[in-house]
Amino acid sequence: MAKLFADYVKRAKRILDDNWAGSSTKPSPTLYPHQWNWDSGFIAIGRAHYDTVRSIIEIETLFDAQWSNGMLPQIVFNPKELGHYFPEPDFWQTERSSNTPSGKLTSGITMPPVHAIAVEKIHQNARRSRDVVPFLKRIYPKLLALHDYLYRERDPEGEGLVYIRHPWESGIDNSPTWDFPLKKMAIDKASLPHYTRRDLKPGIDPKMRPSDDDYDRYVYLVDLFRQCDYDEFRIHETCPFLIQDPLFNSILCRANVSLSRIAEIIGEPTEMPQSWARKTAEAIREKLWHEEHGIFDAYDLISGQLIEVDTAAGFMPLYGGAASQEQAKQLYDRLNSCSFCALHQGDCFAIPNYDTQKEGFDRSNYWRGPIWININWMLAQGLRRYGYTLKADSLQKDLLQLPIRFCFYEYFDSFDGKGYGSENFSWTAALFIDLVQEFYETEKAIKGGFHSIKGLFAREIILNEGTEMPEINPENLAGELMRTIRMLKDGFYNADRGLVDYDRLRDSPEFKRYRILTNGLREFRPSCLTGRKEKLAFWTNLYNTIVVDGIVTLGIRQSVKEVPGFFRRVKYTIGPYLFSADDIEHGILRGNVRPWFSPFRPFGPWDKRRNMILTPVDPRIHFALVCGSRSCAPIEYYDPEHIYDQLEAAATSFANSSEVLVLPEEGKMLMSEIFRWYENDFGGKTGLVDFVFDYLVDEHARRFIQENYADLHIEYLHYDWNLNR
Ligand code: 9WN
Repeated sequence: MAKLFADYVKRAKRILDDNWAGSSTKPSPTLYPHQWNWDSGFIAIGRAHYDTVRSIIEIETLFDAQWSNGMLPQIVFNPKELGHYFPEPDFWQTERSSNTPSGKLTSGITMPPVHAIAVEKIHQNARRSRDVVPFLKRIYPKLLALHDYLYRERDPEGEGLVYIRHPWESGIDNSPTWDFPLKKMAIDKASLPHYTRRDLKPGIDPKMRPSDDDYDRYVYLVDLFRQCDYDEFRIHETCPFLIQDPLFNSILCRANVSLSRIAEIIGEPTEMPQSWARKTAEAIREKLWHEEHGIFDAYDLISGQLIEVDTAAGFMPLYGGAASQEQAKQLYDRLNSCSFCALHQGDCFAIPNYDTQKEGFDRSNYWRGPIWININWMLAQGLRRYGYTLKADSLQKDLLQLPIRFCFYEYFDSFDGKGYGSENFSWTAALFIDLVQEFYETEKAIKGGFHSIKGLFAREIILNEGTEMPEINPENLAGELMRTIRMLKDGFYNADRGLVDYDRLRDSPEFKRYRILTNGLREFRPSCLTGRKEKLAFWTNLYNTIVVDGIVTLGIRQSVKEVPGFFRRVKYTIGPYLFSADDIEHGILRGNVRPWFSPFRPFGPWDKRRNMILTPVDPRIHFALVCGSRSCAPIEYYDPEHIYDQLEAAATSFANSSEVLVLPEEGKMLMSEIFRWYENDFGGKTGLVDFVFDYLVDEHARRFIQENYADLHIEYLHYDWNLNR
């Protein structure tokens, strides 16, 4: 079978080929005909997976145009393409500077320094990484010179934070963050040099681009740089736009780490990049943090204050590794809210560039709201770095959907995902390739059934054989056990992250209490449970906790797969019977049906445990049963009184998560393997589709299902058995 997304990877590669201009890649075939600084970094990252040679050429071409002071220009102009973009070399007049490289046409500003990161990726992904070492040796001094330029010329106070002096340097040109500093620049429009915009091409809605007023201010700044002959000192003295931006500085911080790794590979000293990384991280943490807003903001050096405008750039210290754990938590709360598209929200995609709840938010205007793949690509890595795995996984799957469903556009509508700006945009294609590659690697790592033959014959592990018994009447045991499980949930489970802090839990008094209570289960009669809701909650909570107990007791580190037959082997003695996790799931909660991996039903015809079977099966339990893995439902405590509402919420959340991808443009639906394994619990394939349909929020997806109901094509996503640690 062809690999999932293979056609789209082919299409993405074709886009990069078509945009290849001989020694670098155009960001887009129409709007941006030259070589752009950070675009080339992202493009090289994507190409590094299949074309090391071109990814190296891309980076080296860019650095051939590096200025003698170390500045890496925002644009390297292709002389054959002149006349289609504004501003071009005639406007920049960079020949006024003594630093410009001879024979190269460039702009006179820079962009976020992603290049060391790209170079490290090229080395990592090369078929034979040692072949790439000569390239590392050639490029390293140039990367070092770039970072040195930034710290030397753009951080005159030695704070560890570099400033940008033009919105184009941020890469997020008309971000609402720049509104205030741009507006307060006193400019006389009548004396601006004459210019004609070239970005308002047919098919591009002017409302989705920066305004004319923005452009006047962009031009004013370029004119000022010309008058200063691009002398950094003179610019610093006169420029009304000097800003320490969290996005730029976080990328620099992350790039310093790559730079230090490159230095290590080629035997150069690592102290300098490492100390830059430390210093910048600390400065971001201290100076750019907005405590009340729980996000990082840009700092305006002219007015001497934070610009209190919260955009996606404010989350970038997660990518840079600059945020403290406490800040990361607050960032996550802000990010995972309806302001920036919460997990399982269902009616949005990925992270928009601006808070959707703010007045100036605009779902289709360039950097004032839409989703950008590069920003989200970095944020997904940042979230993963800080342990927000569930959100990172879901974000990456959302990012795969966008180009598949809406083509390889420059940016995407914040809510319905529609593509805007230039089509066949290079970094969208390149980072899509990188995301698919990561998707394949995760799938490879998790592929293969969990229920191995070895597991079928391995010995059982009874977890409640301790000698210490709880001082509690057996009839009160269920209530006390549930209360303790709830305490475990409150203290050690993080529903936001979908994670369990197994290490802390292991040594906690709450867990010790829980273990003692489980010893009491040996004298417990499940027949004293009354009512379907109480039984459902008891068995669901007990299932979830026997899994956690098994993971802790057996010291599992990476995946429950480390213990063959885990779910069949971990058991509690309850009254006169033994119950494995499988018995609870397939025997009691699934109505004693034969699980897909076994030839037998859990309880045979004469098994007394049959009296405890819960029928009819409520398929929503599949979103409540936790299996200690990343693909399963986030762990919760189920309360008998509210369990139906909780199950409803769990099902809604799962159906609108990245475990269900509806791809109308590809004519298929991708779903978690859970749905394949338990198809019958949902009433077969039709029942399954009906079930998902009822919970889905996205109108586009619902319409697709309705229109293709009769012969809907479904594929299943591999189940991620990595521990939800
Ligand atoms: C100005 C090329 C560039 C990106 C920027 C994006 C846009 C240029 C423009 O296109 O900016 O640099 O003309 O609008 O904002 O991030 O690098 O793709």
